Amino acid sequence: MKKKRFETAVIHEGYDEKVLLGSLSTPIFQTSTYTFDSAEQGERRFAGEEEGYMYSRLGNPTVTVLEKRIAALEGGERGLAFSSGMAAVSAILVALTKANDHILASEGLYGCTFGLLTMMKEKYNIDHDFSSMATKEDIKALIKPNTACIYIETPINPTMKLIDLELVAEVAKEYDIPVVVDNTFSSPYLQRPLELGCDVVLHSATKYIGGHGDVIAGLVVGKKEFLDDVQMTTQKDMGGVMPPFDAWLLIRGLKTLPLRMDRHCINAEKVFEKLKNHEKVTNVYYPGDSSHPDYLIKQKQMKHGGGLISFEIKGSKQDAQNFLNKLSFIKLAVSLGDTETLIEHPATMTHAVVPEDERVNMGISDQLIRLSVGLEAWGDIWEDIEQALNKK
Ligand code: LCS
Repeated sequence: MKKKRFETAVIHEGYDEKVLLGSLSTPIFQTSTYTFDSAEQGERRFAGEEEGYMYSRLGNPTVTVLEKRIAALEGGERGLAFSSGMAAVSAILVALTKANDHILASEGLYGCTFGLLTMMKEKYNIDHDFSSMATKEDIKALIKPNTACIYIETPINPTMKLIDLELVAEVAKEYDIPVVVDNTFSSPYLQRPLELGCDVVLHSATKYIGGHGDVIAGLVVGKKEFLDDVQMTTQKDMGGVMPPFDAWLLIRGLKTLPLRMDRHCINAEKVFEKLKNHEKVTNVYYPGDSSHPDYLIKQKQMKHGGGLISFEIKGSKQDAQNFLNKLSFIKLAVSLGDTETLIEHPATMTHAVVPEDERVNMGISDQLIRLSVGLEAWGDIWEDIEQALNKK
């Protein structure tokens, strides 16, 4: 059958109900283990000579459907599911590095990814550098003989800076270094790094892929040979596998991804237009803004600007916290990409583990607020923000 369009693939890819009693909804295989027909079959499966399930830490049929679906959506050879976004990030970084290696990372990362790099440096002498990756020269200047991978977030959490993925992939090819992209903020609907020459794409599926704030999960897509190896070594031995019920929630969530993303983006564009003109707001960072410094990169690699906006409140940290305390229905919570509009204070929440000087280098001030625009009526979202900004 010919390749399905994105909106069809999110609903159908990777599942054939005919082999499962016609069940329209993917069954949840709530089992820890699988029986073998014979001792010899068990031997063949463990030796990798015969396809088939053995134990749910090594693979589960419900999880397999999700892995096939995300692979199709990202345009990669295979997918691999994890128990959280951080389980995915840590398994991939452990798989690609050994003691004394070096990682080149984007200037700005989710706080726990930053924490993981710090731990790898302290425990295994795996050093890292951060780069804006604005030009080829910027990237080349920090590549070392022991650079084992380039690790990128774009848009960067929470500063909304962008990195030109095609540019990074071109440089990386010259040096034969794999490029890993955390695509959490965009989802494959808005941006597909593998199509731009990157090697591995990963997600905190907790966010837009799940979309409903009810699951913690991670997904990775890349070359079959690489991810087969990660599944049967790093993931098997570290154990951060996805439970089948979580896979079922994500299969359901993915079906509406294009619809949800379109609405998140439209709402964010409307709220951005209002925010940028409010006197209590200084800077507003949104990739869909035509005066955003990285707007040309957005035009090149993202379908729309996304559902996240960051902005700075005029005044001090206390002014930022006062604003958050005055919101009415907008939820003061970390995470993002849910139906509900969520708002948080990166300096004291998602990025609290980043030391202050590094935080300031990344562009995270005490006045910075991160807004994940939800699916409510945008007029209600704006009115709640406006009343909280205006309240004395
Ligand atoms: N990558 C990015 C870009 C993230 O934003 C997060 C979580 C992760 C990886 C880790 O995924 P998890 O293990 O939580 O599924 N980001 C969060 C945030 O911004 N607020 O709360 C969690």
